[in-house]
Amino acid sequence: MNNLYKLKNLNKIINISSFNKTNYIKNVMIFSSSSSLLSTNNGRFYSSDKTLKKPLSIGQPTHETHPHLLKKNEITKGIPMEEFKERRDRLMRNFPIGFAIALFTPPEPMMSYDIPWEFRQNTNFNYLTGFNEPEAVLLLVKTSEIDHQSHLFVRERIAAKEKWDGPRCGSENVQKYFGIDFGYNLTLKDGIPILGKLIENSLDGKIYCNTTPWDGLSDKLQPYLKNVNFYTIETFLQKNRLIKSKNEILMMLNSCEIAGKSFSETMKYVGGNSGKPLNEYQVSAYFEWCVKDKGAKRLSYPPVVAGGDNGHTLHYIQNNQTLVDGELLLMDAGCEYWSYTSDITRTFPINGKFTEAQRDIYEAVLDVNKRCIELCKEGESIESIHSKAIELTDNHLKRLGITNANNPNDYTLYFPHSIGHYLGMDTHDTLDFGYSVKLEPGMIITIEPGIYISKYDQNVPEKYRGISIRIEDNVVIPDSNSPPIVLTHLAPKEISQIESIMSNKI
Ligand SMILES: [Mn+2]
Repeated sequence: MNNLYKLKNLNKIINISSFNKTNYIKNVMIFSSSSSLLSTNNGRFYSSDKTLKKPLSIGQPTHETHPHLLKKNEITKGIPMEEFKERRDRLMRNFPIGFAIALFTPPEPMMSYDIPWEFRQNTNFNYLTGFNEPEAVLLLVKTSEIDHQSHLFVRERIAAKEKWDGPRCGSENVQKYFGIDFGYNLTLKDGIPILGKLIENSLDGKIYCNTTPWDGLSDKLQPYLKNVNFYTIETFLQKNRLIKSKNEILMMLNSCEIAGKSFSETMKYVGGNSGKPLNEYQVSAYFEWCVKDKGAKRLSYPPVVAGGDNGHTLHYIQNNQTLVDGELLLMDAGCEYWSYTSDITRTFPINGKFTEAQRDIYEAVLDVNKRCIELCKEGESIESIHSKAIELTDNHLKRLGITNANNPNDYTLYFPHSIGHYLGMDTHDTLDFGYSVKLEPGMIITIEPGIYISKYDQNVPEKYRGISIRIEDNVVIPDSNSPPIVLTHLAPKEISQIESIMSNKI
């Protein structure tokens, strides 16, 4: 049978005609019809309660459609509508009357032909609106000393499109669900001329934005853009995002606890598999399942799942090697939970038991990790903590005989990255802010010391070659006189704890 014949006769080969679709649907319903509202008539569902009204779906969870996820008045989990308004107010407070900000979120990118990538909202757009659709514009105009107006331009509701891709919010629902003053459809008939006029009339012809309008929109706006110049608003927004509100810190805790618990479960999984050759991608897949099972939307970044010497590549994401008994596994992974990210690294022995040499390096990195966490307080900076990390790491390297008079390399070869970075809605959050900024309560940073020794480094005692260890936690800068808050407390990091978990004792 050639392939063409196979294709043409596919229905005969798998015998589609004898597959009884009606019975199949009926059988499914027998098990799922415990809800008294639904029954089936040859596969058609109808409500036995004639008054039941379909709740309005706007294409993202609302309290009406997802009461198990969102409280009344929450736009996204943990963040009420008032807080989104407050974010816009705080941003606009800085500026003179007439000042205008436009945030653009372009049409969703395609993976191939008409298949989209999973959509992730532009972070700043998300921060100011909680609105989760592509192809939209938020325009804020300062209207008085104390006030501003908000305008949201969104995709029009089109039944034929929504039938395929699901519901859209539409201009008519913007005010109710997002607390925005004015909603428009982003069409030539409705919103585009209004958007054009608002941009054209902005103070001094300057419009401050996250990015310029995408091509299709830019063409339509051309008549209004002749005397307009675009500037970036990024740094102002990042300044507000740098310090997290109480609600945001709670969301960050959720994200870190989901990822932390998933680390513990992944250690147990690897421990339970000792003896069988697991691959890095299986560990990656297991962790991803763990976080999604707990409600995370996606991973924060492509995870690093690096067995043995692969850990020496700081951002190793190929994750396709077989794990080797006796080596370490360095895993750097986190999740995004309702737009808040975690970023954790743990290093653990593939067979569940650290060797003496692995312990030596691990204890050194753990010591730096703990002592740097203690420094996460007001008045310090990522830079000042980094200096301390260098000093501590350098001492450990000398103590262990890794660097000495015979080894011309200094600590930079073995600890080549920063002690940490800001963390929040983005993994590398608020990047415009340097590491010399003084830490303030409500900032969240990572603390991630490491020591990485290549398998091929002839300058280092043989027992330490091929050992790469990083231990990364996420820490909130506390109010003065309180200890730093370690959000990642559920990810095991003590040797005894890791060994117990991996041997299935706890
Ligand atoms: Mn990190």
